[in-house]
Amino acid sequence: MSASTSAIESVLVENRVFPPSDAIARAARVSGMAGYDALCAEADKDFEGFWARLARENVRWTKPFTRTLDQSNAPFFKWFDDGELNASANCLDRHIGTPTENKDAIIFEADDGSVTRVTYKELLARVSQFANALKAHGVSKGDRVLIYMPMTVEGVIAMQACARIGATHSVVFGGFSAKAVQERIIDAGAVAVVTANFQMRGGKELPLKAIIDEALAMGGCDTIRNVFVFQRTPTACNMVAGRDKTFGEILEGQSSDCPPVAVGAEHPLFILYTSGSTGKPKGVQHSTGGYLLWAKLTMDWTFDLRPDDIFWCTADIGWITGHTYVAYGPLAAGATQIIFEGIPTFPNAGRFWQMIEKHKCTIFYTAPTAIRSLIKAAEGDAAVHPARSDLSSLRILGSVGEPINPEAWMWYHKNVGGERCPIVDTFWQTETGGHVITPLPGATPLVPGSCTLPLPGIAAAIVDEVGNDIANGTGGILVIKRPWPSMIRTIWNDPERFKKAYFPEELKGYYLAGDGAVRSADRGYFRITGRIDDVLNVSGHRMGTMEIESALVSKTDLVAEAAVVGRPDDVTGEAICAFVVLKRARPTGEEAKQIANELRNWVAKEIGPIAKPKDIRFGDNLPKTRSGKIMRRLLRSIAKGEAITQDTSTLENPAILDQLAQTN
Ligand code: 6R9
Repeated sequence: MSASTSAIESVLVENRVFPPSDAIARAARVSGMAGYDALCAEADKDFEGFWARLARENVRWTKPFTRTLDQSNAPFFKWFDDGELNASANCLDRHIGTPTENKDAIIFEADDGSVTRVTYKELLARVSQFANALKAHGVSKGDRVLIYMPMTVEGVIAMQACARIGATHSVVFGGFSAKAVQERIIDAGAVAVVTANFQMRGGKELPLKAIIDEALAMGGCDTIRNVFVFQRTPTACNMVAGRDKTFGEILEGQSSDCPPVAVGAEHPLFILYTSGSTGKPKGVQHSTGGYLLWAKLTMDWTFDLRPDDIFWCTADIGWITGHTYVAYGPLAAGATQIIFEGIPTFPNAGRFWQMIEKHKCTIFYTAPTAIRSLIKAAEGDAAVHPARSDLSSLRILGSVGEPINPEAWMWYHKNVGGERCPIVDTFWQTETGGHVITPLPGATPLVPGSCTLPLPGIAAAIVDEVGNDIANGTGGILVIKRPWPSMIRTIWNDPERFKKAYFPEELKGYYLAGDGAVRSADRGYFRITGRIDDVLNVSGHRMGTMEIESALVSKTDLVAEAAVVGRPDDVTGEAICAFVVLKRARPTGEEAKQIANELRNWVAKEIGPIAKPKDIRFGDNLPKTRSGKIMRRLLRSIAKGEAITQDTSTLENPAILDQLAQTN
C-alpha cells in the first residue's frame, strides 16, 4: 500500500450501519456494546487475570497452570506455560458423559452429495484408533506428521490423532505441488505422511498419493518412514512396499481406546506454512494451550455458538481457517458442523444454498471470493440464486480471508441473510491463530466492509513507520501492541526470521500484521486496506510475489528475469500479473500466448495451480532505476491498466514502459 492509496481509501466513508436487533442482542452471550465494553474493561484492568480466568473456564487442564504470561524472552512469549493439557481431549473426551456425546459432531457431505454423520462418541473412537495406529508405527510425542488430505472426516481424524499423541501436524493444502510438499517435509523433518489415493472435486478424481510419491522421489525426505493412504475412491494407486500402508491395513486390530498424552501448554500443536515477503514459505508454529483457548473462545464470542447450532465453515483444512474453525474450534465448543468435500459450483453454483437448506445450517462462514463468484453466477442464472433455497435456518453469517467490498456485503446480507443475520467480518491471519478484529453478532453495530473492533484484550492499533499512533481517519500500519494467547510462537527452524518479520525493531516491539488499515473517524472501526508487504491475496489465499518470481526464474532455459505484482480483480480480489524477460527475443501474438501458458503450467508445477499468473506480459527488460532496482510501483500501474503519472525520471530505460503496457 502506498501512502497515496491509503489517503484516497480513507475518504471513502461508509454510512450504512446495521445494529443488532434487540432480540439478537438480548439472547447473545456478549450482549450489546455494554457486554463488549465490560470484557474490554476487565482485560484493561487486569490483563493476565482476564486471560487466566478465560483459560480456566474454557480449557480442560490435566495440570493447572500457575503462570499466565511469561514475557521474559519477548517476543517469544509463553502462555499458561506450566499447565498441561491435550488438545484432542479438549475437543472430544470433554463431551463424553454429557448430552453432547451422542450429538453429531460432523455432518459430512461428499462431492457427489452423499451424506455421512459422525457423533462425538464415534469420532472419539475413530481418532483413538488412528492415534493407536500412528503409535504402532513409531510416531510419538514431538514428531512431525505431514497431512496431505482431501476435505473429509478422515482429514480431521488425522489432525486430532496427532494431537492426541502429542505429534505436531503440518497440513499441506491438497492443491500444492510435489515441490511444495517436498520443501515442507524437509523443513519440518516429518516422520510420516498421511494422504489419500485421490480427492474428489467437482466430479473429478484428482491424485494426491501420486504427488506424495513425486515429492518423496525428489530427494531429501529421508526422515519419512511411513506413508498412510486413505482410499477415498476405489481406484488403485502406487504403493511402495514397506513404506506405504492403507488406512485399512493400519487400523486393523487397533483399539478404539487411546489415552490422550498430556503436553505442556507451549508444546507445538501444529506448524502451518504460509507465504511471506521472501521466497521461502514460513512454518508458522502454534502452541497447544493458548491456541485451543482461542479456538473455543472465538466460537463462543464471534459466532455466539448455541447447543443447537449447525455450524458450517467452508474453508479447507489446508488453511488456518480450516484448522481453527473446522478441526479444533467447533469440536472444542461441542458444535455440530458441516464438512463439505466439494466445490461451490458443482453440480451447480447453487450448491452452498442448497446445502444450507438441506442441513438446516444456522451459522455460515465463507470467503468474499466465494460470495463474489456466486453473485456472478446467480445474476446469470436464476436457478442458482439463493432465493431458490430456503435459508431461514441461518442466524449468523461470517466472512474471512480478504476484505469484503461493501457491495458483496450488502448482497450477502440481503440475499443470504434475509436482512436478519448479522455478518461477522473476521480479520485474522495464520499467525494470529484465530479472530483478532471482528464484530460480535449480538453487540457490534455493523458497517459494510469493516471488520469493526478488536476482540477484548487485543491491543490492535494503527501506527506510522516508527510505531507512533496515527489519528483515526488516516491510513497506516496495523499492529497489535500486546501479546495474546493464540499468537504465533515462532517460525519453525527460524527464530531470527520470526523476530525480524513480526517484531521489527523500529515498531517498538509491536506485532506487525503486514496489513495496512484505517480507523473510521466516527466509530474508530478498523477497515483493512490490504497487505503492505509483497504478499498477494488471491481468492483469499496468500501468495508471496517473490515465491512466484523464484518459480518463474527457475525455468532457466527460458526465463531471464521476472517481476510479479498484483492487480485488483472483481472476483478473486487480487490477480497475479507477471512481467517476464525471456532469454530469447520478446515473443508476440500466438507465440506469446503459447509461452505464457507454458509458464503458467510451470508455476503450477513448482507451487500449485493457485499460483498461476493470470496475466503474463513480456518485455525486453523491466523498468529499473539506475541502481538496478525494479520499480514495482510502475509495474502495478501497468498491471491495472493505469496511465503512468508517477515520476519516471530515475528510470534507466523509460521506453520499456510502453512496451510492457501493450497487452499480449
Ligand atoms: C484467516 C486468514 C491473512 C491475510 C491478512 C489479510 C487478509 C483475512 C480478512 C483479511 C480483510 C478480513 N484477511 N481476513 N483482510 N478483512 N476479514 O485468511 O489467514 O491465509 O494467513 O491470510 O488475509 O491481508 O493478513 P491467512
